Parts: sequence; C-alpha cells; structure tokens
Amino acid sequence: MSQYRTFTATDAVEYARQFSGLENPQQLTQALEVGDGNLNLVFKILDQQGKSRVIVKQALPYVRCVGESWPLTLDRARLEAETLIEHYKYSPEHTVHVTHLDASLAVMVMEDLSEYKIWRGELVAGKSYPQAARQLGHYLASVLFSTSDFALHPHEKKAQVARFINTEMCEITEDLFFNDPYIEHPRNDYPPALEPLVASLREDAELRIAVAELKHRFLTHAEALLHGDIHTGSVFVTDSGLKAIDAEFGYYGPMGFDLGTAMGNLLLNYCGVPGLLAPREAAEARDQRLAEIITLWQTFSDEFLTRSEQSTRDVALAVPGYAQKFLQKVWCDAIGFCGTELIRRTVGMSHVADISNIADDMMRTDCLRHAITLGRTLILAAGHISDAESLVARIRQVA
Ligand code: SR1
Ligand code: MG
Repeated sequence: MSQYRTFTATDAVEYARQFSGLENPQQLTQALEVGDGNLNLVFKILDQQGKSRVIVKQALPYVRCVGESWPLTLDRARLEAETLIEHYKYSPEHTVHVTHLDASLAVMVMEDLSEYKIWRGELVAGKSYPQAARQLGHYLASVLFSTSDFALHPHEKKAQVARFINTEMCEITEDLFFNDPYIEHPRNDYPPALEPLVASLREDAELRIAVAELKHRFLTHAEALLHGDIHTGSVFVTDSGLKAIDAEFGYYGPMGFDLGTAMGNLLLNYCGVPGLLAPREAAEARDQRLAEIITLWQTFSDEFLTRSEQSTRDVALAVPGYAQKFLQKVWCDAIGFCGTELIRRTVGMSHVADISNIADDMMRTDCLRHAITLGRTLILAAGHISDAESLVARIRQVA
C-alpha cells in the first residue's frame, strides 16, 4: 500500500513511466500541471517531442480553489475512477478511459485527450458543436439506464449503491445547490445590486418548498449511477466526438440531476452570451443553446425508451407504459434541478466563465439577474412544463 504524498511534476512523470501502459514509457520526460478545476492536480505527461501522451490526475486532501482550510476526502479519486470505469463499460465512446487507479495515492492514469477542447471554453468563445448535445444525451441514456434497476439484477444494483456511497462530495452538492443560495451564507458571492433579488429568494416560501423537495430527491432517490457534476466544464468535445470527464461527484441519485445540471449549464451560457458576443452572434448562440436542450432531452428519452423496450430486466418495470411514466418524472426533476444549477452558479460560491468573463460590470449583473430569475421560474414551473418545446417557450418568456 503506497503512502499518500502530493505529486510534483517529477513524481508524475515517474508514475506515468510505471503505469501508463505505453509500449515505450521511457519516452515520457516532462509533466505540465494543467488543472484548472476547483479540486485536483492534473498533469499532462509529455514525450521527448513535447507531445502529451497520457494524463495523471491526483486528488488533493483539500478543496484546491479554497485551500487547506477546506479538507476533503481523498477517497474521491477512487469514486471518480470507479464511476468513469463503470460508465466506460456502457458508453466507451463518450467516457474518458481510465487505465489505472491507486486509491491510496488518490491517483489515476487516463487517456490523453489533447485533441479535445473543454465544451464550456468553446461556448464562451462563441463556437458551437452541433453533435455535442446528441452525444451527451446518448451518453446519459446509456450510463443511467445501464446502472439502474431497469438493467441490473436487484442484488447487483444494491451492491453498486453501497459501493458508490459518496458522503463528502454529496454534502458539497447538498450545501452548494440546495442550502447556501437560499440562506445568508459567507460562501455566497453576488454583486450588492442583486441583494433585493437574492433576498426575495430567501423569502419565497413556495420556492423554498420546491427546493426542499428537490434536495430530498437528491438525498434519497438512488435511481442510477450519476456522473454527479456534468456541467459543460466536465465535457470534452471535438467536431465529431464528446467525452465526459471529472466524475468525483458520482453516486446513486436521481437521473434528472445529471440532465438538469447539463441543461442548466447550457442555459448559463444562454444568459451570458449577450455580454460575451456581438448581438447577432449572441442571438444565434441563444437559439443554438435552446436547440441543444431539445436535442439533449429528445436523444436521452428516445434512447432510454428503446433500451427499456429491448432490455428491461425487471418484469414489473417492463410493463408497457411504465418507462414513459418514469421519464415524465425524470423530465420534471431535470427542470427543477436545472433551476437550482442556475441559482447556485450565480448566487453561490461556484461561478462559471459564461458569466464571470463578461467584462462590463452592469452587463454581467444583468446576465446574473437573468439567470437567477430563470432559475426561480424553472424550479416553480417544473411540474407544469410537459415537453422540451414548452420548456423553450417558457425560457424565452423570461427576459
Ligand atoms: C467546492 S467544489 C465547487 C464546485 O466545483 C465542482 O466542479 C462542483 O461543481 C462543485 O459544486
Ligand atoms: Mg469537476
């Protein structure tokens, strides 16, 4: 059993030489630390020609973006690697390939994805990837169906629920999504001009009950092995491909959480583009984000239904009409969770470049206001929006 130590670049190269699985590991000579997320160290391991060949990722014993004052379990590296390995079984085309894990060092080795770009960065730059929403819908349908009671033997499903208990990472989500934005909390972060709007969230009894209901579902509904943090910064894209990464929040939860997180991040971009792009490009980008939300849901639900018709294992769940009924609930959850993602990324501590990168203070505040108002509308309307077209119509009504 290895003793945990935080890797230097030299350690990462040495480790990659041992565990990359490459035919000629001695070609690996240099490491670049490229982690720009909130939590971990990420090293690109380069060969003698300076080409990145493999990735070494290590969890730190604290939240990287905050520092040692916020300690965090190292077991998240195991949970991340095992979630990705599980998802890779069911969607190898859309999941990063983890090839090695050492849980005691909190280190994993995975395929290099240098030809891919982070979807959020591309969206912020005004670039669209027409295939991405369909591929994300396909990924989510494949992994969520295949890890659920529709597909697994009940003994295996229960063993998986236990294996993927992710107490500390879930607690972060429980606090940041469902608590902080609706109370006065030092982690919250928004401009003073928005105080009246944020205060009105705290005082909105109907909203607070709807958020409580969503949190309760997040706490209790072990429907499938979720990615747990599938925002556009956890998705790599090329013109033809898409891969999910960064699954340290993976656990058994409600399917609508993953769909809602993805939809919420498309809507954060929708809210931010007027501050990032020229008016004509912004209008085009907005139409694209709404079309992507429709495609994401259509692909997910079509693929989920096809799979349920062909391979539902449980005789009761296989009864005609049940999968459709279940998907209605997933849809309703997804809209609600989407609303909570919009609010926690604007009122809470963890903001996104789609809005933070807006240089003009007034414009940025207007975009934040729009996202908060949209989030509240969606949380409250979630049970009354029957399909993706109606959702888009409702989004367009919120100015
Ligand atoms: C303290 S971690 C803050 C956020 O970063 C991660 O990417 C998750 O989205 C988490 O909520
Ligand atoms: Mg992440």
